[in-house]
Amino acid sequence: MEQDLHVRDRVGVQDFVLLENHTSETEFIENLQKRSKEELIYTYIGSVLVSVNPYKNLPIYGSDYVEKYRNVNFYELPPHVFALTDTALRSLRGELVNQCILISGESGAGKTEASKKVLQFIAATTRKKASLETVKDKLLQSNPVLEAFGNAKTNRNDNSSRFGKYMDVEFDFTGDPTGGHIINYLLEKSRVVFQAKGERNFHIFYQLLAGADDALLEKLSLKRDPNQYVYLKQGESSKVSGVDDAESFKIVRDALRVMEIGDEEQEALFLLLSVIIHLGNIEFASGEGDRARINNPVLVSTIAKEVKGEVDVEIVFLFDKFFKLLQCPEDKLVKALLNKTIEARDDVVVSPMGRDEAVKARDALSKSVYERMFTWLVQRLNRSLQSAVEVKKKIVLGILDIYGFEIFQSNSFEQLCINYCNEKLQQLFIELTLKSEQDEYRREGIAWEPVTYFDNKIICDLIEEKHKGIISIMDEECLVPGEANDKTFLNKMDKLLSDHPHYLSHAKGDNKTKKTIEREEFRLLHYAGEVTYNVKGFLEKNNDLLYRDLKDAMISSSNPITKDVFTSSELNSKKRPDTAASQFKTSLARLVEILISKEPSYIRCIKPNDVKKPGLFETGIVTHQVKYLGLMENLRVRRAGFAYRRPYEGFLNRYKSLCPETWPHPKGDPKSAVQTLVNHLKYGENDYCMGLTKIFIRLPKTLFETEDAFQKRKNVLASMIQAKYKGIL
Ligand code: AOV
Ligand code: MG
Repeated sequence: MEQDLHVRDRVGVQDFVLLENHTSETEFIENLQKRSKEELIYTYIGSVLVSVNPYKNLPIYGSDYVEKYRNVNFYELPPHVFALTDTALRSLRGELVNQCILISGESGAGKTEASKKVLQFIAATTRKKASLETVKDKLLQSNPVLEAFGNAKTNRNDNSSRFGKYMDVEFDFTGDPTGGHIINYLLEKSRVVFQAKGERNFHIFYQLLAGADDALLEKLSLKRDPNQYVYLKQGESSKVSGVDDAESFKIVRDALRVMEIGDEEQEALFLLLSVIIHLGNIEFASGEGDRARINNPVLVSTIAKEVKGEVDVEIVFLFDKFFKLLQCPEDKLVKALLNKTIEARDDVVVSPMGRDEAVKARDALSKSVYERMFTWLVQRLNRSLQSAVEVKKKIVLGILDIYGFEIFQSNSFEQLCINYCNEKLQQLFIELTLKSEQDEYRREGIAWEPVTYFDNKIICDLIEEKHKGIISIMDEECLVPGEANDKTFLNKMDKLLSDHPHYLSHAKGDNKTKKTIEREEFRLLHYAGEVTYNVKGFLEKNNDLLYRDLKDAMISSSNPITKDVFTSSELNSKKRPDTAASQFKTSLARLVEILISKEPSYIRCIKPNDVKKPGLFETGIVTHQVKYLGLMENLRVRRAGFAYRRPYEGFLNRYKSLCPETWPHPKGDPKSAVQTLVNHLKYGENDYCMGLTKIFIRLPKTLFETEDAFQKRKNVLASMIQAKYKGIL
């Protein structure tokens, strides 16, 4: 293989540090555009990989490419996700240092696809050995399972991750993969009960209806058509073009088997899915004294049997099948769907719920069952991924694939969490890239020149700071019984945060009409843009309450999964569980700790248009992402002082022919030979710096002149050789 620097690719520059004017955003975008037009979707900023979604399959991930990129130095081939993975793997094996690959970018930019390529490369390049094949198979097959249960069609992405995922691939000291571990972050469970127009519920629901055989459907009392079910049809978009749900169902079942989840447990999973689907179809109406009652005409008319006690007779049949599915005593659940028990001091009060409250309680149950089932699934995958053999010293390569920054028409609690998560990761990115840059300068013995950059810590603080931040304010409101609501929460924020430069209150009066605008919104200036959040539902989602009656009913179900995930200790516990936002905050803090202890590599994904079209590069959309991903700042940091760096050997190998004293055989050690070479090339004193192992070049111009001279020399040599041959012939 040609040991080539490829400083200038076929098109544009393959590393942004080589742009003539590194502060020009226009030049930056032009370079991206030129390259993606030629389907060169990858470009570096130093060691950071920038990837532009091609929206079509490119022939660059086959085994030929795996072979080409394996064990080759980073800069010797055009940029590629395989090159980045290979470098991380070699550092892991060679230096036994834990690695992590952080993938970021907005929804639909290609994060999940990139994470799959990373895994593919790992599986393909590690040792081929029977015992390892099972491990690799499991690592790969965990993906279709999690995607079926955790991904959904959104208006941004047909296969959008609705949970965050961090996966460690574990290796022993010889570099063999021995297992793995997955951590999941905040699943967007509200999707179980509601989908916006054009969106779907989680894939698995549609896969089950399309792919289950008749016998299974019959057992689950389900019809094949998703449009029969409220929870599945609200987005009015139950088909995704180019996706075969039935086929996917087969793939998921096979994958579940690989993950050691056998037919019996699979059935328990499907039973729970069907319970959720049926729950969604229960209708409530206002009955006597505003008490909720079940109002499904077809079902109510078929009264099957009478249950003693406070339970409404009419509703019993509806639950007949349903109970069988859930394997839970019927009266318990019926009661729990219509009543709530509240413990106040020593008193226990059972009170009937109104219609709206009953709907909410039902939805809370559906969401909770799904969320717990998802967590159960991740635990089972982890059990299966656990190393069979005890490995003394594990080294890991972590892959982080999380939901991207989101701005929708209407943004709610989920978007705040997702965007907060992206703020945290951006902060980590800034800190770590700066740090690694400083470290390299220190290692190489070169003076560090400080760079100014936007630090988004201020926004993270605004959200998470103790006592003062949005989460604290929200949690406090959640603690005030009875009196607090979304509006009081908003008022409190407006009062406490209105001076904050990144918080915009909407409560201010309209200048023209002098009236206060009654908008239940607040706006945050995120690093990635302004997002207006509607406070409706914030407190409820943060409280994440499931009435104890429903919990109790679930505890008595004999479904093996509910048995695992609803336990009576939860009922007996007097401790108030942390709010959803607080739990998320804690898990993010832990994630940051995990990441910070590893050597990071970055993939920054960009989507070139909003319509998922190949070949369409919309400058406006890309510019926005380049801005908020902080790529220009990243470039500035990388170029602080020196644009380009290269180990002495590599530099010498390429350019030694330009100096008679280094050609063909350089004398002395590489560093002094490079010194001789650059003296000969008349590099100015300020143009470069000699580090411990690398030469640092200040401006691309210097390198380009050298490269041009090299190309000329190469041509001269080639024509001399040609002439010589001609002479011989
Ligand atoms: P995301 O993970 O970044 O969004 P995906 O990785 O799911 O985005 O990519 C979205 C879609 O773009 C995929 O389903 C593919 O059709 C296409 N795509 C992405 N990368 C490539 C590639 N390298 N080659 C070919 N097609 C690609 V989200 O999870 O929504 O934030 O939450
Ligand atoms: Mg994704």
